[in-house]
Amino acid sequence: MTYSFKNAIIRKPNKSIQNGLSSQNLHPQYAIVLEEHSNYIKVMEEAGLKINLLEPLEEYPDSIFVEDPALTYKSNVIILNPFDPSRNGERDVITEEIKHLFDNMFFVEDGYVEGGDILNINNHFIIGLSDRTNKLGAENLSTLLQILGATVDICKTPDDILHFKSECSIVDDDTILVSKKMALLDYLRSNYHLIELPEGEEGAANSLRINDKFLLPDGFKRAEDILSKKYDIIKVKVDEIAKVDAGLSCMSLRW
Ligand code: CIR
Repeated sequence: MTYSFKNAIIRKPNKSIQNGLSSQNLHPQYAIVLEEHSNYIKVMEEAGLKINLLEPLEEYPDSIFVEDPALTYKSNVIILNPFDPSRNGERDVITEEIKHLFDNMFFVEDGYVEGGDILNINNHFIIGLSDRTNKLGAENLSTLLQILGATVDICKTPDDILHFKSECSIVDDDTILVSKKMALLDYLRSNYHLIELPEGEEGAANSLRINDKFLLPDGFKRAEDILSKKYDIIKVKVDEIAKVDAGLSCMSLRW
């Protein structure tokens, strides 16, 4: 199943997170990030995951968002190629830190692709082209995934959404939670059952289904009403981390 996981990689927060990339020019406070992050770890453990905790990296302000420089698939890991120069060096560091956890390691060397633009549903991957993920990167990743037995479609992340997964996430094996903008994508509409969130609740679309739990960003009342009917919800506060355009999925690699 798409959402059954045993392990996660999470990186401890760095003080330089206050200088992370932010579309709104906001600066999160380290102390609050630390609180949100330690709660995140607790919740991931509650959801049944064994956590592999990496040390903070002060030289890379956005490095707690470990989802972007790597992608896990079964017992494989693919090291990706983040576009932003301030993030690209994370790939070499994480390569050394996590290689012992996987049977095989592969690399996307040419073109850019960030994990936030990759949605995995069963053995299928959707890669969204964005300001961070280009065609060459997406095609090279696609070739690797197909060698590993997966199928892939390359799609487009809507304009002014940072990453494909910033506004969508897996709910079930055939169901994706989406913002209104994501719901307009023909590709998603014609291939999946979509749960569409109301306007103003885009932030709730970056959720995390893990085993029998559904981790939902705190503060989205209507999303909570919709999802709590069917799922065992845990609300997780990510307001401070959201200042640097990040949410629940970005802070871990799961497999
Ligand atoms: C960045 O702009 O790269 C970070 N401030 C946020 C990364 C969020 N990552 C994700 O959605 N996978």
